[in-house]
Amino acid sequence: MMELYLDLYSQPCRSVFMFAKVAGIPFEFKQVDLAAGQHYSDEFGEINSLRKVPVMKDGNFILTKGDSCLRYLVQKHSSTVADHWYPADLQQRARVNEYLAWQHMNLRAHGSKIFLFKMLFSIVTGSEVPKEKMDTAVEDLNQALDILEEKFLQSKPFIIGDKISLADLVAVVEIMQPVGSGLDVFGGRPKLSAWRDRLRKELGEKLFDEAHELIMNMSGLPQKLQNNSAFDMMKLKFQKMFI
Ligand SMILES: N[C@@H](CCC(=O)N[C@@H](CS)C(=O)NCC(=O)O)C(=O)O
Repeated sequence: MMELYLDLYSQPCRSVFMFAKVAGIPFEFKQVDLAAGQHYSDEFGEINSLRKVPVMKDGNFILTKGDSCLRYLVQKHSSTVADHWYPADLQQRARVNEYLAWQHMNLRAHGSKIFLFKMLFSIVTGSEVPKEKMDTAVEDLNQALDILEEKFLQSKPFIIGDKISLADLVAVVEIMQPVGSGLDVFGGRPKLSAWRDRLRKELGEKLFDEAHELIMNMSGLPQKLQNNSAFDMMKLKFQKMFI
């Protein structure tokens, strides 16, 4: 059976997890506990030398990167996966690809920064996040959210139109990261809130909440990280992300 190496603290892991579930694609959930440093184990190094999740292992074929895994799964299961997830139509598919290409350096980068600032900055640096840094990060995230609303969503129910696609799935998991770290992302954004509600309904409220349970209850995360033997190594990586 296909194996998915995941940690539901991670946004791309949540999108792959929810997609496989909602599409009825069977898989074995292989937990990689990032906060415990399991991605630095020799065993995981054999699976992904980049030491990142998600990873998909389908027979002998190993694939990294969340959006590549999503596209692979849609194409492998094209006889059973509904077309709207990644439409066969050239231009509709191009719209999904357009969003997936945009999001990495925008919604993902800015949402992740807020998560790192709020949850990890003080344990890594020993001081609070400087106000100007946090204000800039929130402003960058807000600009990305404005683009999501105005360019990608416009007045449609979902990014490509009436139906949910991989683009919506990848967008919502990134937005939930700063939400989980305590930022009121949806406040004052009725269009975005209604879209999130539609998505949650499409995916199934139970599945959506199961995927986000860890990140909506993160109070123990800093402590867990500090207690792990790979923390010093992780610290160096985080410091670079705080610039
Ligand atoms: N663009 C990649 C990102 C993979 C990635 O950055 N994964 C993070 C979790 S969201 C990770 O494994 N981080 C561990 C580390 O860098 O130490 C994807 O979409 O899969």
